[in-house]
Amino acid sequence: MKKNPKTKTPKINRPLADIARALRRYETFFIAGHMKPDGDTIGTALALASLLKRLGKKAFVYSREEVPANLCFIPGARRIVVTEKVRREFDCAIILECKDLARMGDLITPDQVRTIINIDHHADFNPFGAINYLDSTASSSAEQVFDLFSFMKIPIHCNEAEGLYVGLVTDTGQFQHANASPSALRMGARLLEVGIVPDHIYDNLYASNSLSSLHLLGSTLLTLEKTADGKIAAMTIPRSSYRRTGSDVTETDGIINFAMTMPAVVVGVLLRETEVKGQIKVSLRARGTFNVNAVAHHFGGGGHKKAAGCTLTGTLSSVKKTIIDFVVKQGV
Ligand SMILES: [Mn+2]
Repeated sequence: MKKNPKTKTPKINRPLADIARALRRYETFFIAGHMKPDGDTIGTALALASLLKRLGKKAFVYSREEVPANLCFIPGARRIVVTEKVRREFDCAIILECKDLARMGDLITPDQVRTIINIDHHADFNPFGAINYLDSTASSSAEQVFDLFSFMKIPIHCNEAEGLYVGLVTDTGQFQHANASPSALRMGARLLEVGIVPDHIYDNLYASNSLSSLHLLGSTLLTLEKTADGKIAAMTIPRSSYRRTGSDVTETDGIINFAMTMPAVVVGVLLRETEVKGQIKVSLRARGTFNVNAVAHHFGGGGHKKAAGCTLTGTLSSVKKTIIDFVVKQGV
């Protein structure tokens, strides 16, 4: 049996008392998470806004980009203001899981607020706020805000529990990723006691595929090939696939992950033709210690160690060969 390794030197800063004081002291709050908003950023922002409203404060949630349709069921989601720029001023800005204001889409500048609270659970955080609640051992920003509720001894309402549960479930990959820690599962149990209905949340979050996206998935999976002794799995999407299945490029999200569901696959590659003739977008995933960020970086792209991407010129098959050859050279 594989045992969980002891956490290596976690980076933690938990100024819960400072945050509690700021929440009680200030009157108007700006809340936003990162661009490409996900379940954690949206669910946690809404739970925080609800908490502030219960304290009698004025709190507004903003997003630089559209809230994904499968998150709109979270209580309060339809009141999120999607905009390029927020003009008004606030006492306090709470920024969730962003390493800087650019990651949030520069909705406001620091001169529009008296203070900034920065809440982040990613390893690459930056202490850009006046108060920085940074904890790379937290499963999600939802877990950080859950701890804030506990610290402030404020019972969680069901609508808040729903938002926090969405953050927890999505960031832990439905409790499947390495961050599904004992404290994350304890938090899940606590939210169930508050009264959330997990299958209702699951249906809203995940039973959201369109027929066209499933057809695109099906036709793309048929292109899957294994090379390098089964360590690399690659698949391709020619532009004709979109036409044939009635889908579009927004429906390619998540397809790459299927390459990683085969045992022994170390690197997953998805190549797709773009609007621009001869331009191929490459998505990469890795398992174990292989670093696909280095691969993407070599071709002018970037990302993370386990998920990265780049754009190359060529045909689907020529770019596939270039990438596979390079991954092999890197000692996959
Ligand atoms: Mn998160």
